[in-house]
Amino acid sequence: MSKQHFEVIVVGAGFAGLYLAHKLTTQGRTLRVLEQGSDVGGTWYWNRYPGARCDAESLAYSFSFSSELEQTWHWSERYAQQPEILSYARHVADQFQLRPLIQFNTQVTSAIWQELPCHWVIETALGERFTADFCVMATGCLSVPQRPDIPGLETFAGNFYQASQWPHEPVGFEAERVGIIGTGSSGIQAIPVIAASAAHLTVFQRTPNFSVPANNYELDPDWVSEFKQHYPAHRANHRAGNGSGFGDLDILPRSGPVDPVIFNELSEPAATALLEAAWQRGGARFMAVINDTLMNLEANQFVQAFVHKKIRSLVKDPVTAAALCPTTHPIGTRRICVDINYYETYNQDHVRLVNLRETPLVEITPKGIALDKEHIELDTLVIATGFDAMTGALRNMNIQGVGGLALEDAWHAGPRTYLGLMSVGFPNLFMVTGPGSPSVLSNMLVSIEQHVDWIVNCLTKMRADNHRMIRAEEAAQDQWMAHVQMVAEATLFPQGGSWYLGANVPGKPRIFMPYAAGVGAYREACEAVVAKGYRGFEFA
Ligand code: N01
Repeated sequence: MSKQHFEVIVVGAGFAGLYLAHKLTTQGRTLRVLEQGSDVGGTWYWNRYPGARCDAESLAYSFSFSSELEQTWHWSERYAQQPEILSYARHVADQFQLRPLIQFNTQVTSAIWQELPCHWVIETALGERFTADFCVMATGCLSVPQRPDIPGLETFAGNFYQASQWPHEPVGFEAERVGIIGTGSSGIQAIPVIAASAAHLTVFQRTPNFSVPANNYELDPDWVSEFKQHYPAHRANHRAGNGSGFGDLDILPRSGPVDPVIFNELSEPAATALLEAAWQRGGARFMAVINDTLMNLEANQFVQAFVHKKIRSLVKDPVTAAALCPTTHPIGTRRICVDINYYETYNQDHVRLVNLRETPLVEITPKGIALDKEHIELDTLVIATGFDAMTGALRNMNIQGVGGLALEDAWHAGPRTYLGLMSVGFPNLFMVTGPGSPSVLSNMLVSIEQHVDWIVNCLTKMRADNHRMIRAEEAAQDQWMAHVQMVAEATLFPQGGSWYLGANVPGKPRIFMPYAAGVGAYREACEAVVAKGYRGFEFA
């Protein structure tokens, strides 16, 4: 068993791992990035299902750390498709000469803390062993696919694909009878694209989700160069405020700031007009035009009714339209979906929606799917059934901290962190966009950059002060977790029954995992901790 020592081991070569590698190298650290896939990109390496694209605008969902990078990279569409985002990740890796720092095809199987000599021992599936002063988990929040516990799933004899583990080779659906299970963001993106080539598509829906139109288009080069002239101001706007890291400016030609409006201050026609304008502009910002949609049930119900009406106007068959109208959760408490022709797809004769709430799925058979009163034959089955989000990758990795404490055990009642950056009992181990930080409720690039900057600055301080160990204090963690829960409870999020709460994974503790107060407030909290001498962290 070979053994190599680095100052920092980074796990994961998605956007977080790439920025860490760049930043740590510029600080003269020795490091190795261990990546399970055969290339960089993380989420965008694995999720290559038909129709995969980002539901955040390209000009915002991109790195800000290099002015040259943001000025020279060309985004072609308002919402970039997966291949373009993957090319961007590859470009970053090449441009900043990060590839020599990354070891691909390497799955980490354990990370074990040794008090003396104060380092992490990291082992891989290939039997390699590394030691590192610090370990940074850049393992992503949606990186462990959740396979549903449906009887007979393994017996299906046709073509079988999981959205988040899509083959690298081209997949065609011509002349095939395709079935898809899952109508979250992934399913809603894949369904119109699969329908475009399949002979027949059956969508098996258990819970409908709210979706808003993307209004995607090719970016106008003149407008982009104008936008890029003000990039620093846009980025500053994204980082500030109590929103999700997209600022208060619509990233659209000729549009100005979006003023926050409270529902009770609006007349009904004014609220409808605001929603209509946002629907036409497209995108997830639809959720932000009435400022308290996620705080005030009355406001939320008004927005729900608006979307229900839209669905009924877009879908011709009233029974299908009714089945597509979500009624079990407030809008936005499950991640809002952003689609291209999703609802319109159901108007095609070869597309059928099966409402599993009315006709339950009994089992998957070698030839298709058995409902209680019908067997639907399929050539191809696609599942887009989500992820063991936020904690899956960390809990599966056999991380052991002080005295052999397993992270799995420390988090048996739900994840516990201080600022989403560290967890008590796991010294010198940082998380990027961990539970307890804005993470999946935010523009991930904004949150990744903030966390990486914070971590690297912390390591710089430790070097200057001749400290070898940092750990989170229990009281600080307790206080932070209480605050995270208090903020969540002030919103409608707990009513969502979503993966934010772990509700999609049987047996997973139900606790609202991300921090819902917005990226600006969170950044201020992190900066205040630093300003007060890293309050809540202990150095040795
Ligand atoms: O997963 P999901 P996803 N029988 O968990 C259904 C991000 N993302 O991969 O709600 C039948 O949202 C399940 O039904 P139900 C984004 O943050 C971003 O789509 O459990 N159905 C649900 O419909 C997103 O929120 C982008 O009743 C079953 C679906 O599977 C997150 O990833 C693109 C079932 C899972 O939906 C996850 O999205 C894609 C069963 N046994 C993803 N088990 C963009 O940026 C599960 N389901 C655009």
